[in-house]
Amino acid sequence: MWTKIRSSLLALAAATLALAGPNCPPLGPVYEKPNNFNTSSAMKAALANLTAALTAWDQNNSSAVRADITSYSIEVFSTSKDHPVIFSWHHTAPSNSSTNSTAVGVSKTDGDTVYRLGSLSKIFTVLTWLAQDGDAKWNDPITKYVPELAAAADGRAKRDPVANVPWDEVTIAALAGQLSGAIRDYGLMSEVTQEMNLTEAVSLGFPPLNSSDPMLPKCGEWPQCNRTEFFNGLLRAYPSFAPFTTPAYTNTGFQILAYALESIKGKSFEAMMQESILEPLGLKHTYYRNAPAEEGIIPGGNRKAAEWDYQLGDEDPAGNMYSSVSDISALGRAILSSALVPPVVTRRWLKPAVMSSELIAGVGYPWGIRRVVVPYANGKRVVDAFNKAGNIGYYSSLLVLLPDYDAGFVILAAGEAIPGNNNFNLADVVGARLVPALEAAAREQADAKFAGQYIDEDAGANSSLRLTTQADRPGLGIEGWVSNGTDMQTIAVVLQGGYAPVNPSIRLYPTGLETARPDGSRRVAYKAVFEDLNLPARDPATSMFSTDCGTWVSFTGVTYGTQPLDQFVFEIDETGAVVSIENLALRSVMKKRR
Ligand SMILES: *[C@@H]1O[C@H](CO)[C@@H](O)[C@H](O)[C@H]1NC(C)=O
Ligand SMILES: *[C@@H]1O[C@H](CO)[C@@H](O)[C@H](O)[C@H]1NC(C)=O
Ligand SMILES: *[C@@H]1O[C@H](CO)[C@@H](O)[C@H](O)[C@H]1NC(C)=O
Ligand SMILES: *[C@@H]1O[C@H](CO)[C@@H](O)[C@H](O)[C@H]1NC(C)=O
Ligand SMILES: *[C@@H]1O[C@H](CO)[C@@H](O)[C@H](O)[C@H]1NC(C)=O
Ligand SMILES: *[C@@H]1O[C@H](CO)[C@@H](O)[C@H](O)[C@H]1NC(C)=O
Ligand SMILES: *[C@@H]1O[C@H](CO)[C@@H](O)[C@H](O)[C@H]1NC(C)=O
Ligand SMILES: *[C@@H]1O[C@H](CO)[C@@H](O)[C@H](O)[C@H]1NC(C)=O
Ligand SMILES: *[C@@H]1O[C@H](CO)[C@@H](O)[C@H](O)[C@H]1NC(C)=O
Ligand SMILES: *[C@@H]1O[C@H](CO)[C@@H](O)[C@H](O)[C@H]1NC(C)=O
Ligand SMILES: CC(=O)N[C@H]1CO[C@H](CO)[C@@H](O)[C@@H]1O
Repeated sequence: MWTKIRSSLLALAAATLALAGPNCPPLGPVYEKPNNFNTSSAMKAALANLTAALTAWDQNNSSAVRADITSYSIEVFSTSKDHPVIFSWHHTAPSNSSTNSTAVGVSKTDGDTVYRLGSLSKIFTVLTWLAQDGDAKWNDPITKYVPELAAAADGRAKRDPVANVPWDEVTIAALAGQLSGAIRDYGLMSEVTQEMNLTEAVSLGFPPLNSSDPMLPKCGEWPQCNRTEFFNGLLRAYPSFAPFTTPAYTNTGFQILAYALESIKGKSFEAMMQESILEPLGLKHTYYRNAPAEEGIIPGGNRKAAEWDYQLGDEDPAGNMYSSVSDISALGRAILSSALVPPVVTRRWLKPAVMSSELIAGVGYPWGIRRVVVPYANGKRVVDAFNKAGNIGYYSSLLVLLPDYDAGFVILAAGEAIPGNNNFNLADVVGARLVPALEAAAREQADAKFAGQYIDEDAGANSSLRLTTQADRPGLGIEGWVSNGTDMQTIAVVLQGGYAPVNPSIRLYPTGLETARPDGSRRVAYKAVFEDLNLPARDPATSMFSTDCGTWVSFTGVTYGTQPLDQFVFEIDETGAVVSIENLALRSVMKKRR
């Protein structure tokens, strides 16, 4: 091996510095979580830009925006104790505010204004499950907890898979992750006969159905189905797909999850949500059903047209709730900080259940996941956003969690114009400015805290390194790393790759591993990636299987006496200042120069 390294080093000396390709960081944050929102120049510029963009938006009456009839509230939040709210914005549509004296609802939106959530309610539903029962049962078949579905697991799905859902193959996780393959709704929304009578339907080309046909829902949107009617109907419905085939949005799944949790815990679902989320987080403007209209924004004061009062009945857990941006922002902080469930449960929850057919999108439990490509890193730095949107009546909603920064934002909108798009259109406006600014703020903070010279001060030691940050590279860069007089900067990359690198690069990334001591000081571990940036970025057209981003395979690729060469541990004092960095394999502690 030594011969190999020597010849590699000789080869290196002969090589010229060539291309500097992109770095390939691990999944997740590349800096510590930022909390410098009021001092970061990048964040200040982004928020000024956002203010200008929203000011223009609020004057835009074009058909794609309709600010004249669409009210909305936005809050950008973080788990930082000093900055729980980074930004907020409220717009009240002039022609639909309740200046109408006989109307109900608020006349001006603010952080406590109540909107309907629609399907964003599903996050409360899954969090209620996790807080009450954890995720240990998530691979259990749902038939274990719902007798109506157990009764249907009688072999009919094996005899005729086209016509019957194999409910014994549908797990809790399949329902929470939109992978059950069962139909989206029963009797609701998609059901033509709930929207129009049979004569009207026939005039549109549907065949006549006998009005006593058992396939004809007698309940759904109105009157609502009770539990017996719901299962009678659901068990007649054909599946869309076999379980675990493709994500396929299923509202019925959340109604079923609520029944299952009720049977496990012996309590009503509403009481459990109250006990597990609304009370501990003090959410005073969040309602499971029947929110008081005087707290709401109700376009034109028209409760019926807005569907302010419409209740989903037993399908409430799929989309009935009401809340304010300050409450959803508190919910977002509680999720990111694992206030209600253990951190490992949060880490499992904020992972994809399945990819989707779109390259940058996946589905979680039941998050919609967007992979935001941060522009600077040549496509190798991806920020995963965990989102849940909703729509009901005139209302649309969106919660976006950005775990890489322990931050996120919430948008709640009300207006009869294109409510289906306002949440996402506004998210594009917020996200384009916020995500790059969060990345830049995190880098500014990391630079101020970690960048500098580190030296082993022991007598006779000749060990040191320098940490830097760079606007076009992720993580903390190591430069000039010398260990006991040896150029470790090169040796490490040679040992890692087994060949002479042309353009060696070492960068450090947070691991999430941290030991807090009672006196407030901490040990915080970072992982190094040893790379040769000489490799040109691969051409996707000719690289179906080969990759230039296989970092995850190579972690801890070099150890010495069991300790990894790529693991570094910072000592942080009780004031938050960096004291030293230690390389575990080299057993060497280098103090930060003040
Ligand atoms: C209004 O919004 C539309 C759609 O986003 C956009 O194309 C247009 O430029 C905006 N108008 C103004 C005056 O900002
Ligand atoms: C948009 O509509 C509102 C309400 O009708 C009006 O006050 C405002 O002037 C309009 N904005 C523009 C730019 O036309
Ligand atoms: C930023 O916020 C922190 C924490 O609230 C505060 O101590 C500091 O004074 C603020 N700095 C500025 C420039 O506003
Ligand atoms: C005022 O509000 C009432 C009650 O919601 C509604 O019936 C009426 O249509 C509204 N009037 C106008 C002009 O919007
Ligand atoms: C069906 O709807 C049409 C159009 O709304 C109406 O004219 C007709 O009376 C309805 N028929 C029944 C049986 O309700
Ligand atoms: C509808 O079905 C019932 C029961 O099968 C039958 O008695 C009735 O004649 C049918 N009506 C029509 C109009 O086909
Ligand atoms: C559900 O509704 C049906 C009528 O469609 C009724 O016969 C039944 O008793 C109801 N079940 C419950 C549990 O309320
Ligand atoms: C505001 O942000 C947008 C989106 O990032 C960008 O395109 C635009 O150039 C920025 N405007 C200013 C004045 O910085
Ligand atoms: C430094 O290297 C020398 C050999 O060159 C060795 O004797 C010594 O023990 C090393 N010191 C440390 C602290 O690794
Ligand atoms: C420490 O090691 C470096 C790299 O080998 C060397 O250039 C430098 O002269 C050494 N310093 C001392 C004080 O030995
Ligand atoms: C529900 C409601 O009152 N909608 C009104 C909002 O304002 C627009 C523009 O004035 C009206 O066309 C809508 O009817």
